[in-house]
Amino acid sequence: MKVSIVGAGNVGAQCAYRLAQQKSGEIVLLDVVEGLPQGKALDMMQAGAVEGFDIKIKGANDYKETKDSAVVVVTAGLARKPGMSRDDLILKNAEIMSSVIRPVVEHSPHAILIIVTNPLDVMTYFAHKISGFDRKRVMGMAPLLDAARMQYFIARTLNCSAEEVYAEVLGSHGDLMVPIPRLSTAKGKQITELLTEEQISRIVQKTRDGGAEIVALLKTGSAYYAPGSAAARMVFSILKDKKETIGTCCCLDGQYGVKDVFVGVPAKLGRGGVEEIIELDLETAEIKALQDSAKAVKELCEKLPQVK
Ligand code: TXD
Repeated sequence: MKVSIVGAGNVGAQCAYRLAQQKSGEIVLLDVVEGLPQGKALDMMQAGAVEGFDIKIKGANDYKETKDSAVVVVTAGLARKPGMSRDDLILKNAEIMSSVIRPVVEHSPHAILIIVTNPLDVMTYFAHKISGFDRKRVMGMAPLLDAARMQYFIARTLNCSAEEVYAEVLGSHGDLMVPIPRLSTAKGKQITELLTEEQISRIVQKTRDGGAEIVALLKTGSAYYAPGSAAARMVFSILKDKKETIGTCCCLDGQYGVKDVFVGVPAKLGRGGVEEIIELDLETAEIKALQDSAKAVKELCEKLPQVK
């Protein structure tokens, strides 16, 4: 099965490399810049000779090469620069999204789309509108990344392995993200039993600022190892029909009192795309935070150009 990744920049390349390491099947890496995807594809296949994977990775500038993809990951777009919010990217990335989704749909009308481009929840909504696909076949990557960041901060505070930590993060990928400490655990125990309130609020703030901290350090561009790996994990659950429950930006249909807005919630990912949205037993304040987050996404979506 073919996976195409549009945008052969930092996140796209990391996603492709992770998929190749997992021997996922044929990969097409596409970009507007000539030579960039071809060069990265060659480099990765040569890495396969060292690491022992033998996957076909094709670099392309023409959407014909993406024909009949099972999954298309879209990372094309501008990344934040220091001092920029994700929302500052709306108009420029909407233009790019529009020029990407139309040929993607034309060549792969049955694909499942995973959007990565920021502002994530808004771009996923926009991609859904342009594609005309069923809501189950369009989703965004971010909640898994946000949860991984929280997992890391919890593990560092408790001095344990991040693999022993589970973190629940809902909502939009931005300032109104909704980390849920009550449903986050370390070694099977709620973190609310293991950490002080002050420690938890520091972890929550660091999670919210997780992307900005990296942007400030890198100075050019934003995070890509964890984002690329997170997108690859979603692709893998779909391709292998694993039905793994993964924090995903999906279009809600009344769950949590939210309708027709894309926002992060746990979802079961398989061959059908978003096969089920999991409804957690949230407390009133948690639901309110999720609804506020969805409301902010909806308001930002109003800034998008009309879809013709
Ligand atoms: O959690 C998340 N969802 C995110 C999102 C985590 C990290 C990065 N996030 C966003 O993904 C970021 O804010 C950007 O909007 C995208 C891509 O980030 P990346 O770090 O990969 O940016 P790069 O390295 O600049 O790569 C973007 C590539 C680059 O090679 C461009 O030439 C290409 O996109 N590009 C295009 N490809 C195809 N078609 C068009 N129109 C196009 N325009 C640019």
